[in-house]
Amino acid sequence: MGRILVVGALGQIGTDLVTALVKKYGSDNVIASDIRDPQQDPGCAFEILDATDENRFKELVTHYQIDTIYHLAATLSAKAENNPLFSWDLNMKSLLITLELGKSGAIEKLFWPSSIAVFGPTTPKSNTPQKTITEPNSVYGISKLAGERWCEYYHEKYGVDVRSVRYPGLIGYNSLPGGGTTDYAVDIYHKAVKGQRFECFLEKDCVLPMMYMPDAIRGTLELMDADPKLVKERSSYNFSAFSFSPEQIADVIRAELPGFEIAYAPDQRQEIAGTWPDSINDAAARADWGWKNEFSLESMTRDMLKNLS
Ligand code: NAD
Ligand code: AKB
Repeated sequence: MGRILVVGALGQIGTDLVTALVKKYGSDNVIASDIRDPQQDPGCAFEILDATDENRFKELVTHYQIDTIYHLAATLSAKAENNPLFSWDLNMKSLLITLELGKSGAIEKLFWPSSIAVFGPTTPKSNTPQKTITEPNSVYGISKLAGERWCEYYHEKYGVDVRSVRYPGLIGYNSLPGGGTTDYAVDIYHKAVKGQRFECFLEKDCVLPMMYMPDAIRGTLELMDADPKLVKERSSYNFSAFSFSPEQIADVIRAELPGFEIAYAPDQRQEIAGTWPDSINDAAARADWGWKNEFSLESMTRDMLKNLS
C-alpha cells in the first residue's frame, strides 16, 4: 500500500480527516499538507504544498510514494465572491493537477469534495435529486459544478478512480470553518457555550442541509473504501443527513442552554444560501455504497455542547 496525501489538511475538514486517517492507517502512512504552517502537531508528517504548484505535488507524490490523495484545498462560497478569478484558479487548477496525476498513473485514487453549491436558483429546492437542474450563480458553485464535470470526464476517458460527495454544511468542534455560507451553524455553538448572544448572518427561516463532522468523515472513508464497481456516480454523490434553519437550531440549543439568545442581521451570504436546496435526496449514495448518517440535529447539538464545554 502507498501512502495518503491530504491537501488543504489544516482546514475545517482536513483537521478531522487527518486524525481519522492516522487512526485507520497509522501515522507513517499519512502526509498532511497545506499552504500554511500548522499551529499544532497534525499527528503525522507535514509538508508545505501550494495546491496550484504542479512540480511540488509531483515531488511529494514521488518522495512519499503516495497512492491516494484527499484534495481539500479550495476557496469556499462566501470568500470566493470577494475574489472570483483567484478562487476559480485555485479551485480548478489544483483539481486538474490531481486528475492529471491520476491519468499518468502516479496515484491510484483521488477524493475531491463537491458541495450543495452546485445547485442554484432554478434547482428543485426540496428533496433535490441526484440528477437535476444545476445552474449555480455563485463563483464557488460554478467551480464545483465544473469540477464535477472534470471528475466524470477523467474517469470515463482515462479511468481515473476519482470519488466525490456533495457535502452539505459541515459542523464540528475540532476546527473552525474557513469562509462559507453555512459557517454560522458552527459559530452559534461557540457563542452558546460562552453564554453569549449570537448574531446570525442568515435569515431566521433559511433552511439548509447540514451534517455532523463525524458522520461526514466516516462517510468519506466508506466511499473511498467501497468496491470501485459500486461507485457508479463519478461526478459527485448527493450526501445528506438533516436540515434546519437558524431558528430551529437555536431552539434545539435552548433546550440544553435555556438562556441562549439569537438575533438576525442577514448579509450577502443570505443571497447565496437562498439559492441552495433546503433538503437533499441522497438515495443513490445510500443504495450504491451504503451511506447512512447516525447523528440528528438533537444528538449533534448535545455532542457539540459537551465537547466545546
Ligand atoms: P477550509 O477553508 O476550512 O480549509 C481549506 C484549507 O486549504 C485551509 O487550511 C487552507 O489553508 C488551505 N489552502 C488554501 N489555499 C491553498 C493552496 N493554494 N494550497 C494548499 N492549501 C491551501 O475548507 P474545508 O471546509 O475544510 O473544505 C475542504 C473542501 O471541502 C473544500 O473543497 C470545500 O469546498 C469542500 N466542502 C466543504 C464544506 C464544509 O461545510 N466545510 C461543504 C462542502 C464542500
Ligand atoms: C460553504 O458554505 O461554502 C460550504 C459548502 C456548503 O460548500 N460549507
